[in-house]
Amino acid sequence: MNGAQALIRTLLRSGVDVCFANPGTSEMHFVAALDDVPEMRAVLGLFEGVVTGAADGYGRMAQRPAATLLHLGPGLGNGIANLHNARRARTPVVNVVGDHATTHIKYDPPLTSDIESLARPVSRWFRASTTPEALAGDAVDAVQGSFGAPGGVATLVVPADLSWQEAGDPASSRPGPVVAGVGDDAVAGAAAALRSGEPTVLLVGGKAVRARGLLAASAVAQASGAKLLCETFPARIERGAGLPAVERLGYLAEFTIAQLQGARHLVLADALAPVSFFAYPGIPGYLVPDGCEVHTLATGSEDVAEALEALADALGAPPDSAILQAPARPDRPTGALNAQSLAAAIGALLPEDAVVSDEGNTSGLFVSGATAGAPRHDWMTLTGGAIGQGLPVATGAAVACPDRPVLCLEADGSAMYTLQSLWTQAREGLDVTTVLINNGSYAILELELSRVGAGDPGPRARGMLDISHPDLNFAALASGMGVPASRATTAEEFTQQLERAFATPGPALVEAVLR
Ligand SMILES: Cc1ncc(C[n+]2csc(CCOP(=O)(O)OP(=O)(O)O)c2C)c(N)n1
Ligand SMILES: [Mg+2]
Repeated sequence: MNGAQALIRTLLRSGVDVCFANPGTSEMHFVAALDDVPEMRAVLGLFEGVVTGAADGYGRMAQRPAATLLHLGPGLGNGIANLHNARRARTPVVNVVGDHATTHIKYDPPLTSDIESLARPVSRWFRASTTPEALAGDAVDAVQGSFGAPGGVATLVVPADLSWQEAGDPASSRPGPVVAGVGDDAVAGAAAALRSGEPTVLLVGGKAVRARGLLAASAVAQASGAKLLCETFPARIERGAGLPAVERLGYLAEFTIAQLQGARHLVLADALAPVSFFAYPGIPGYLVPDGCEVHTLATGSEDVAEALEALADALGAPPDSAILQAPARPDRPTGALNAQSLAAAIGALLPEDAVVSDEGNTSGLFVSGATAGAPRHDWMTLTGGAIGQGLPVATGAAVACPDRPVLCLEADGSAMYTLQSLWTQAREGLDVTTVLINNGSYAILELELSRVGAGDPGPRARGMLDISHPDLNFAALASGMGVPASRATTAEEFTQQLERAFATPGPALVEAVLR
């Protein structure tokens, strides 16, 4: 058995059976070994941002890592933006990066670079393997490293000669999630704040916005009168009819300031104290109100669901006292296609048990409200602010959840970073419906331009935010990659096309022209 075969077999025994890949010459033995080890599902992405984003989407839904396969420093570099988003989401990912053979690197051939310096900032665990015998053990450590706590990206560098040399047996230990228990003091401190009678906010994020955490958090809010809020960009929130509905903090600092106004205590359940996404002249960056005391109930390394249940118990909240969202759907919209009617159509049609990858940006603003009472679903957001996440994350989620419909809400500017994801969806027959929102613009940046006080934009500045010349035709681009697509310009057309896309297995794209 060579090193590549030992590596793949070890990954399988460690519970990693999907590899999103974009290989090169230094990974050819890994590629060849895929035929010897058919249990490993290899999914080709035509750009590394697709590969790393898909691994993020997969990990968020499967709650265990997929592997990536990337080509030296440049391949890793292409994948970094979505590894950054995965790091922010605390998603387990085993990032396998091929390198030159150990005997070759001294010649400084063209693809040589400092892989470690590229990998470290996005990796919670890093190792460059040095011998074929050590490779299997390194792979187990990488899988364990990705689980954390908290979870994250584990990068393993594999020199080409380790892959082709004779290696030992694959390792067979089974890494798994690591979570620490929560201290009694943290629960007692939060309970005291919640009993104080002073205005209190319970801010949930991370793993606290899965069903179990939300049920306990809602019971806590009921028993104490605290206001329940969710972090701005949760990695994966469970929502819809039958679960507690929770308001998210706004993206704009002014909104968050209003939401937190008057709070004397802020209890953090796997969430960070709110800060503004960017600094703006004259607006505070740290958004916790003056005089508000911050209490950490649990961090991302701890069992936050257990902590919330202990807190509910400490407050004497009955376990079934959560307020549950009633089923409710908007009517099918008619008339002009705009952000509101787009949202209503999605709210009217979102299938049961859907997985939503949300990179709808400004035009997707109303979809969250319109789907609050839709059948239960999971919702993933742009955790790290690096755009180009939505399509790859939807792709990986569909691989992780083959029996669930996936909806990708994708804004035009962000779509163009990783549009190749559609090709992977077509090739793998993934059941992803993409709503491609074409507003011809980097609309958020038009808003930001004035908010940062950059003055009145001239035509050259406005030209940097206008992507309508030439006009992008996403239906044509999708068809060109094997994804059936249509284009809608009215609410009726959009609703009809979306209904058809949801009803058809496999990928589909509906382009919503909002202008
Ligand atoms: C990797 C990366 N590059 C650039 C940006 C800066 N940026 C933020 S939003 C945006 C444009 C978003 O446009 P679009 O996706 O069409 O959404 P819209 O604002 O039109 O709703 C850009 C370029 C970013 N956030 N991340
Ligand atoms: Mg846009």
